[in-house]
Amino acid sequence: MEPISRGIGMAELPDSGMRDPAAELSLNLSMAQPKLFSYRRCPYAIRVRMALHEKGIEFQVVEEDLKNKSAELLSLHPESRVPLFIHDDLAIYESSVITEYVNEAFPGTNLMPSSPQARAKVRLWTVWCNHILKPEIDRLKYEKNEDVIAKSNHDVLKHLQKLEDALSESDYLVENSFSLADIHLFPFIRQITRIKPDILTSFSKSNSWFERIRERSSFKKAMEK
Ligand SMILES: N[C@@H](CCC(=O)N[C@@H](CS)C(=O)NCC(=O)O)C(=O)O
Repeated sequence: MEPISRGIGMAELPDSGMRDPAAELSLNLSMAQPKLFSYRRCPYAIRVRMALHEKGIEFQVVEEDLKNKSAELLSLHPESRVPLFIHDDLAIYESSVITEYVNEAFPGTNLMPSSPQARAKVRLWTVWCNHILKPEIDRLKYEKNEDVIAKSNHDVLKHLQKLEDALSESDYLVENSFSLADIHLFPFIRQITRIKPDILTSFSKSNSWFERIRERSSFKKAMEK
């Protein structure tokens, strides 16, 4: 195998010859059970913890201090972010890449639908969450300009209406079956409810969806570790 390669999304370990320190580090990590570098409140890390619990996978958690990151995180993630998942000889990052990997690499409940069309819908929800919803949440949290805040207060209702429409005739986002789409969105909808505690009261379907997922043992366990 090639020496560890940083910046392409995955790091493979060498089995002979010259070794760099990052690869040595990763080699040691690979001996153990899967390991997740995480941060308790990070919605991206919550996605991964939920997916791992849904699959019933035993894993080790390294709780990162994001102001004083571990040597492993600094060496194995090109942007030194959480979540970072170590399994066998791979260091994988980007939450939705990790959750899809976990779903495919381990037995247990399938968290992706069977048809390519439905899988595309799951990924479209994820893209929408990452690129539309998340920046809106950041504006709600951090924006100081009153005009921008007013627009954001309006737009977040529009976004929740999209969720409400999708849930109008089903309990889950894609094909009426719990999937990575629900896992990827849930921690971010949770963030909105923490900023605006009553916001889901006017979105009854979304509210039921939210409560349904909050009751799942995968979320409860994700909050434990
Ligand atoms: N696109 C990444 C985002 C991960 C991310 O932004 N994580 C934050 C915590 S929620 C982080 O590690 N921040 C530390 C930093 O940027 O230095 C993913 O989906 O995993």
